[in-house]
Amino acid sequence: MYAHHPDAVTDHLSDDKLLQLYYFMRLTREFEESIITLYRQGKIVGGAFSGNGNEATAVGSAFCLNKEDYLFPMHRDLGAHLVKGQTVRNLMLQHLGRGNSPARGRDGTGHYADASLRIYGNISHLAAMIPVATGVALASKLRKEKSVVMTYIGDGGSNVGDFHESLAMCSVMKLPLVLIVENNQFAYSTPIAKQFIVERISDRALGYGIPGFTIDGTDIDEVYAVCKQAVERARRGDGPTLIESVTMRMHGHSVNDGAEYVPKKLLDDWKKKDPLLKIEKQLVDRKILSQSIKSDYERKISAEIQEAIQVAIESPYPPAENAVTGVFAD
Ligand SMILES: Cc1ncc(C[n+]2csc(CCOP(=O)(O)OP(=O)(O)O)c2C)c(N)n1
Ligand SMILES: [Mg+2]
Repeated sequence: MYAHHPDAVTDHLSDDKLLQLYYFMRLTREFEESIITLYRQGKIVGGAFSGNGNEATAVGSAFCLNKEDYLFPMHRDLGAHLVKGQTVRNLMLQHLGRGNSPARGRDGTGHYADASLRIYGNISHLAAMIPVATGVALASKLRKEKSVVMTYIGDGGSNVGDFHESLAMCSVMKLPLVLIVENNQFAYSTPIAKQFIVERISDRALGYGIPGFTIDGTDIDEVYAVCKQAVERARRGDGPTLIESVTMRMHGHSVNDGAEYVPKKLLDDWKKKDPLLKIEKQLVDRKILSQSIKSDYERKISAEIQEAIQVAIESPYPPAENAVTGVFAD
């Protein structure tokens, strides 16, 4: 619990919701583990990323959205795609760059958009997505849609101008944006001590006159409660909220990065705060998670992922001539 936390977490998750969140968090972890394996087997070209340590933030935040809301996830937010309704199969096709994937084989990882689900995947250029999300929030307001836009950025990306320009505009125009900064201690090899000297990234909210909160990003209850308040505020027309979620990037920047620069003690300390272990403990303490439910989930998740890998491996890459089609909107 951090200093800028809103009044106590009152919105406790029901047993049913907690189980659903657990399912999505476990699915996220297993999916990303399978991506790492596929990458090492040479079955994925380009990059492969993992949000290990960030599952509670990605899943708990997106869980606050409705179907009509918009999601602009970053590279640690695979769980948010799943919660917003993206299928394991589509995400696998996408990671394996197949012609029948959402990006039709033009790109991998989360670099795709699915307008039917209102998911607009990440742009590589850090923070470039926030002005796009801001534009969608403006459109939502002008059309009186009442849709909320949720987007994310890393600690590193929060130093890019786009972040500040967007908050300046969203705050004065009271746009329905929820911006979550995933402070996972590093931007590639740069530790946060070399990135900013404010005590908390959420302190920056003061400069825009909007609420700013710092939350424990490994605690599903806290993530859900604070994001839900922010979503409700945005939907009421009261404007944006800045949420700093404190987590740890448990793996390297990408699969290619051994992260030798991360002190072992830091990783060991954060291992004890593994969001998956935390939610499991909570479920066991509340007598919701039995060994048989857990085994059932594991079986179901493993089968779903294996089936998706099979389908993706058997799906063809796009024909080369397609590279020049679908580049511009009609
Ligand atoms: C504008 C811009 N500068 C640099 C890069 C190269 N780059 C890609 S990811 C990354 C680090 C991102 O760190 P952070 O924002 O903390 O997110 P994390 O990967 O830790 O989740 C950098 C420097 C980029 N993609 N865009
Ligand atoms: Mg970071």
